Amino acid sequence: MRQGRHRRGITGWAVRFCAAVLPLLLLLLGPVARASDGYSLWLGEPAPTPAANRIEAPAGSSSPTIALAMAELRRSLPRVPMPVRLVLADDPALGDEGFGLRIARSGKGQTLLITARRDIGLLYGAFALVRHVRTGGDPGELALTSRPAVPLRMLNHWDNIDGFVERGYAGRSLWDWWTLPDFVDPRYADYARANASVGINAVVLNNVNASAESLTAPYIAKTAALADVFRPYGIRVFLSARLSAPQELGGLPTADPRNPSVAAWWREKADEIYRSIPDFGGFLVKANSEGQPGPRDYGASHADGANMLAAALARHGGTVIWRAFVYADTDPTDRAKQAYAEFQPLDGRFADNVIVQVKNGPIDFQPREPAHPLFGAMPATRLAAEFQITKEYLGFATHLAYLGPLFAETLAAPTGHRPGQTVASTLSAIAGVANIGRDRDWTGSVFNQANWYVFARLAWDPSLAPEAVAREWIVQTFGAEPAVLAAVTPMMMQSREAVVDYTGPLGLAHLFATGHHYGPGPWVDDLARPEWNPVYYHRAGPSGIGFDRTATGSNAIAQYAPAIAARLARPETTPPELLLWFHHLPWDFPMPGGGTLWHELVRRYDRGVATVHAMRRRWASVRGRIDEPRWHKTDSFLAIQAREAAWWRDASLAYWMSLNHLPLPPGSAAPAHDLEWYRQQRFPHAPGNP
Ligand code: GCV
Repeated sequence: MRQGRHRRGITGWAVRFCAAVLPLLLLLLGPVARASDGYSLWLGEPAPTPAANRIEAPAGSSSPTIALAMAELRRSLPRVPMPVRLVLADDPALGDEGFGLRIARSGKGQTLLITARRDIGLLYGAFALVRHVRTGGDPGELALTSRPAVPLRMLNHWDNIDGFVERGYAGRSLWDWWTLPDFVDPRYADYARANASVGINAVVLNNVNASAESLTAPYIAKTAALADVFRPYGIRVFLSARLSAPQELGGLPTADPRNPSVAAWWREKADEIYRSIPDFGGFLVKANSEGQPGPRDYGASHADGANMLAAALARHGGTVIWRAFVYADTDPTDRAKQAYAEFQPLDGRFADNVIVQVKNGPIDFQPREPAHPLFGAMPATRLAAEFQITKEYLGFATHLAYLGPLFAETLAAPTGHRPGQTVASTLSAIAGVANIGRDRDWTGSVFNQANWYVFARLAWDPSLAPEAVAREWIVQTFGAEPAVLAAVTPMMMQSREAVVDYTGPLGLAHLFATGHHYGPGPWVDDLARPEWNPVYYHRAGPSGIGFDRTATGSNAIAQYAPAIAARLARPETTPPELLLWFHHLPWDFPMPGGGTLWHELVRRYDRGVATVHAMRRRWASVRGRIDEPRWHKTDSFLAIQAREAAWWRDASLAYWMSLNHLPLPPGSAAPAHDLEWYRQQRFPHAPGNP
């Protein structure tokens, strides 16, 4: 007994000593990991002496893409015990972009073969081989083929030509339009390499809130310079097109897509672009949305507009990506219903080279939304899913929120329209609004790099588990130390749900402060259009909270397939995570766990804050195992996140309590300030706000 107690005492002392002194010792001895400013992303710092692998190119190849594949293997492939050979082979199973990795055995020994039908497949195969070996895979056991599930995997940059990035939190735009095309920053190639390493094959360079100037001759030349850099990496450039350009640039009296002079103007513009950029991808269009011009200005339909542009691009092999993000105050019932109402009746009316791009959920990139009802509901139309990689509504660059679970949740969501059909299986394209800027670490924080990474990995293979992707990212970014993996994996995996919990649990959404969307504003009720106000979304009052989207309310559930709609019709069969998205319920509504809705809401706010504290503790535990610059920046950001999670929780609870006059459950702390204090917070310089 005594001995046992004594031993426990020593162990306890040792643990306390280690916790206090070890990080200091590690710091004094110098960081274990090499200092990194994050520039090298998941691709790792180049080894001081490259591994002397034997790499054999396909005979007689002069392809720049194959040269890049060879260079990548020389630079990044750790030592493997056999030669690596790149082979072009006409294997239809590989598709246009796929690759195979396998071991060939002969009398002379073993060779590691990367096979593909096209040179881009060899580049993707080279990156996959490097990833496999760097994440601990055995090169001697390789036998895989991989081809992308979705043909078009794009980043959408919301970059203005003056260098401002709308909803960007990583500095100014990467594109220095001022010095292009004369100066081609080497960073453009590094960007392309990073994208190719994860299979991104298209980028839209400019903001969907587009300036017509992007289509002028000088800007076409600048775009062409970027396209030249990206081409060997398998990346096609697209431009956002402003529908009023024929008026603004061409002096035409109208931009009506049905007008022959307008169609001719676009045809000539397309010809002009293709003369400089023969593989130009096409146009992305935001029309009749948030003040952008469009066909509806003339009584024409979205299909009229898209098809007119599609005709201009078709003979060059270009594509029109037409966004379905539309809403107007002319429909007072429910903003969540408007894209479906406008686009679903147009199914089958879009040209073959049109893709309709649908946001992942029916409102606007909230921390959690149900899948958009258009997925699966337009079987005769090519669809793209649009996600936001930049964290407009998830804490900007400073909050750690790994978005793999968010992306995967939508991609795996059943549409209910056909047995086994998921959102992912309906897609011709996946687009992510980029989180990239001119910050040295590209994305404003090291963990935001993981969101670029996981977006692209899931675009290639939507069946990947977000946790597996997190682990491969961690190993490539921070190294393979088990203690780092053990601490960082749960941090990442819990992080998005934490943001949901402290900003809008149980399906609450759009509670953000006006304009910049930084911080809470659930009380905002004085903006010109009803659907701009948070009160429109939560509908909280003395007796209850939530948006009734069932038949007794806006009936938005009727836009889903019958089996899904039937489940959403009743609170008891609606997933708790989406409860208040679909239902208006009394504050004392009994929840499955036994408590009331109010208690469950508070519990989730508290859980969100507690999870951030747990993330901070985990991060503290890896001090010294991660290089100091990246450790320190993340630690500081987690401190910001902890403070702001508490702010969100306190402000929200203070507001809800001002409506329901209910006490907090026992053990739940009172908000730090009164409601008025939260209402008075102002952030005129918050980044990313146009
Ligand atoms: C590019 C939201 C954002 C806007 C963005 C818009 C869109 O409303 O706040 O900044 O505009 O979505 O997706 O078009």
